[in-house]
Amino acid sequence: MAEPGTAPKVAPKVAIVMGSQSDWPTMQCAAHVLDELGIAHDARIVSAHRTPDRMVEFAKGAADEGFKVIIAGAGGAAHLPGMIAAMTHLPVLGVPVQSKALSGMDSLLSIVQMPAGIPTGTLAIGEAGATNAGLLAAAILGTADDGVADRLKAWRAARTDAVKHYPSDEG
Ligand code: RP5
Repeated sequence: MAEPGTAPKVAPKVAIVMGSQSDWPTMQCAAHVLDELGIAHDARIVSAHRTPDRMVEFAKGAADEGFKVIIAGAGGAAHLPGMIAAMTHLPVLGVPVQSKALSGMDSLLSIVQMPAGIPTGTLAIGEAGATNAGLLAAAILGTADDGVADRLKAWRAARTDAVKHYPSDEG
């Protein structure tokens, strides 16, 4: 089993898209965990509201570009993940970015309540959601790639091993 972060990068299979540059501090958590797992990714700004034509072009072309999973993050009236899911058969993992006005509840509710027929995976609000989107993308890829599966198992085992049995004053 390979150590996390030591395996060579595989072909780019995960797209990370976000509605704004301001989403990047959150969405880079997905990029970081994919880096740790040796999974190449491509990050782009694609806004449902400000660049709708770019969003359509990306969503319709994502499969032909070779992507297998799309991670889409947006905040506020966060239509991006659902709109992309409407235009591709690829799995779309939505990350609700924490908004200033409503702390991300608006983002969460905008992404999660899709009508039947257009599934959009919905993760937690903020950085935890972005990290978990990366891990979930790896799990999806790992069903068809033993190397990815092995690196994901090792990554998770390392986190399990890091949990102490007893608390200490030092933290
Ligand atoms: C959404 O509007 C973006 O996903 C972002 O979370 C939010 C605010 O964008 P900015 O005004 O910071 O560019 O479309």
